[in-house]
Formats: sequence, structure tokens, C-alpha cells
Amino acid sequence: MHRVAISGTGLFTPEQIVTNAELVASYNAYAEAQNAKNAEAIAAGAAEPLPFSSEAFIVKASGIERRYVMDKKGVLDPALMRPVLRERADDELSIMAEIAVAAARQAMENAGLAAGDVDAVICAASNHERAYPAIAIEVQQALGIRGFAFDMNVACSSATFGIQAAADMIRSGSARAILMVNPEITSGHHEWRDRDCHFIFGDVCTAVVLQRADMVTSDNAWEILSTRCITEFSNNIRNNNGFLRRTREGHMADRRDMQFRQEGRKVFKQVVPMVTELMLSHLADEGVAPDDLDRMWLHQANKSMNDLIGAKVLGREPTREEQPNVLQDYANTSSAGSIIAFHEFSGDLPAGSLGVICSFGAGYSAGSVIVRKLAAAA
Ligand code: CO8
Repeated sequence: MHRVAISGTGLFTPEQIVTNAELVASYNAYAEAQNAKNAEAIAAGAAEPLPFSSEAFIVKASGIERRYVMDKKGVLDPALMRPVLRERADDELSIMAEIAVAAARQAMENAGLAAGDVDAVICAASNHERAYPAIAIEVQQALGIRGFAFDMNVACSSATFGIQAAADMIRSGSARAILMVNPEITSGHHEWRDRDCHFIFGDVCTAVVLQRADMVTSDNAWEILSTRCITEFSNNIRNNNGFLRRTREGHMADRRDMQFRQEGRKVFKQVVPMVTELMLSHLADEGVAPDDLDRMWLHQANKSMNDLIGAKVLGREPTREEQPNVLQDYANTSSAGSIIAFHEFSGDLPAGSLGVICSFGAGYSAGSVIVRKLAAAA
């Protein structure tokens, strides 16, 4: 069995940012227009008016201040409320593969690896832009990587589940190094017309290179000491879109359940204990005391949720150094959130530092990865 390390990460961020002020102005203009259109039904008590959104609520409830998106114009247009992305020909690089390649190049450079050093690609994300061929295989071809590639989806937990899958394959000798990418164009399957969740998501792509620890040359490499993934079925975060859509009467209509929807309060209440228990039992089983942790890179869904999980794990409020947040700048980027935090806040720690990457989300699903920083290669 080989020891495995994360030896490089990469991050692609779209050029366009949407602030809470811009988002709320657009949503409220949409709500006003809808209410004017349905004025008669509303006056007759046959329809409810759409409620208005507020910047103050968004910051207080979530900690989110802005988010990156692939198409700001479409998302903010009250007549559209969705991104508009150019259709690409089959022989052009697809948009998910394009952002994955950008993040991947950075991760491979940080790991000091060339395409010939990598044996597999995993695309782990919440939604894939087509059924097949796999986005991962397209990324593999674009980068000139040999070996094999596949897509996987465990919603917001895709990256930690991907790390576990890659680490297990490297440990057992199926591959020397694996590139995992997390292209999250959440704006495409988010419901921008729903006041209760229109502020939650942002677009981004992260990439992680995992390789045999004895082959690492990077100065910022983290040995994977242990991984643990759990799932528990819940309908509280759900999207009914899928390949059987056209087989069902009425499913081609503009239906709310064909985009992301959730029972946010229930998710909060049920996922916090699930994640806390996962992290505490995982640490205990590996003989790591919570106080020994130098850093926790948590999934970025909601600031209060992360604060609560951090406090329950450490038994006290974590400092910003112990538990960095990126949520205010990126919003929830699904599987990429914990990896953005790791990418931005891991280089400063010295060799021997201990940390946990943890993600959680739809499924429910949660993944915990315990890592220790390796000494720089001689
Ligand atoms: N502006 C003003 N008021 C609002 C707004 C708004 N935008 N939204 C709601 N309110 C009002 C409500 O109507 C309610 O009013 P009242 O008290 O009069 O009834 C009040 O504010 C409180 O509403 P909530 O109870 O809904 O508010 P919460 O405090 O619970 O906060 C959150 C809402 C922020 C959604 C919170 O519940 C939360 O973050 N929960 C956790 C959710 C979470 O982590 N989900 C993870 C989902 S991501 C995932 O798993 C990946 C899925 C795949 C990716 C999909 C990509 C698109």
C-alpha cells in the first residue's frame, strides 16, 4: 500500500461578480413585475404576491456578500433570471471542461506534474452538463493525460468523495497520480426566482492533484491520513431534473422542482449534528484530538452553520485562522467550497500541521479528510 498526498490545488473563478445589492435589485424588480402581472388574482385572493428580498437578510442568514457567475447579464435580467451560455459545437471544448482545464493546469503546476505523470481524471461535481461522454474524459483529452477518467456526483460532497476514491486507487496501486476537478456552474441549476434561496450559490471550479507521497516534489503537500464518507437519504435538498423528464406528463413545463430546492431550516438542523458526529468520530478513531488540529477547511454553505460545526468540534469558538471562511466572496459553490478554502489557506502552515477538509450537502452526504503537511521535498 502506498501513502497518498494532495500535492497541488487550482482555482478558476469567473470574471463576473454579482453583489447582494445587484441581486436583490434584480429579484425585487422581477417580483414587482410578477405581482403587477398577477394583480387581479392577488386582489381576488386567488394568488399570493411574491415577497421581496433584502440585503440585510442575506448577510445575516448566510454570511454571503457576493458571488462569481458565468453570465451576470442573464442572471440579473428580471425578464430572464437565468444565465445564458453560448451553445458550443460538439467538437468544441465544453464549458465545464474549459473551466476544469483552467483549474487543473494550475493544480498540476503547483504539484509540479506534467500530463504524463497523471494516470486518471475524476470530475466530481453536483451537476454535469450532459449525460455522456463524461466531462472527465474530455478534460483528460484536453490535457493529454493517458489512463482513464470518469464523472461522479455526490452534490456538495463530491470533492471529498472524489478525494477518497482517488486516494484509495493510488494507495492500492491503480494510479500514481490522479487529477480531480470540481467544475460547479451552479447558476445553471439554481432558482434565481425563489426569494428564499436566490442568494445561495456561485460559480467556480477547483482542481486537486493527488499522488503517491513518495513521489511528491511540491512544497505544499498534505498527506492524507484517513478519509471517511457517509450518506443518509433525505428529500430536503432535491432537484427532479433528469433524463426521464420527457417521459412524464407535464415535466417539460417550467416547473419549480426542476431546479435546486431545499428546506433550508431542516437542512441546517439535521446536517449540523450529522457532520459534527462524522468529524468527531473520524478524529477519535484516528487518534487525533480536536485540539491538535491546526485548521479546518469546511464546506461553505452557510456561515452560522460552519461556525456551529466548528464550535461543536473544537468545544470552543474557532479562530479565523483555525477555520477560514470564503463564503462571503464566493457564496456556496457546492463541491468546490472546502477546496477553495484549502487552496487559499493551506500554504502558510508549517510541515507537520494537521487539518481536516470536510464537506456536506444533498443526499444527505458528508465527507471528512484528515491531512498532515509534509516536509518540503529535498
Ligand atoms: N429576504 C428577506 N427575507 C427572507 C428572505 C430574503 N431573501 N428569504 C427568506 N426570508 C424570510 C422568510 O420568509 C422568513 O420570514 P418569517 O420569519 O416571517 O417566516 C425569515 O426570513 C426566515 O426564513 P428562513 O427560515 O428560510 O431563514 P433561515 O434563517 O433558515 O436562513 C438559509 C435560510 C440561509 C437558506 C438557511 O436555512 C441555510 O443556509 N440552511 C442550510 C442550507 C444548506 O446548507 N443547504 C445546502 C444546500 S447545497 C447542496 O447540498 C448542494 C446541492 C447541489 C448544488 C445545487 C446548485 C444550484
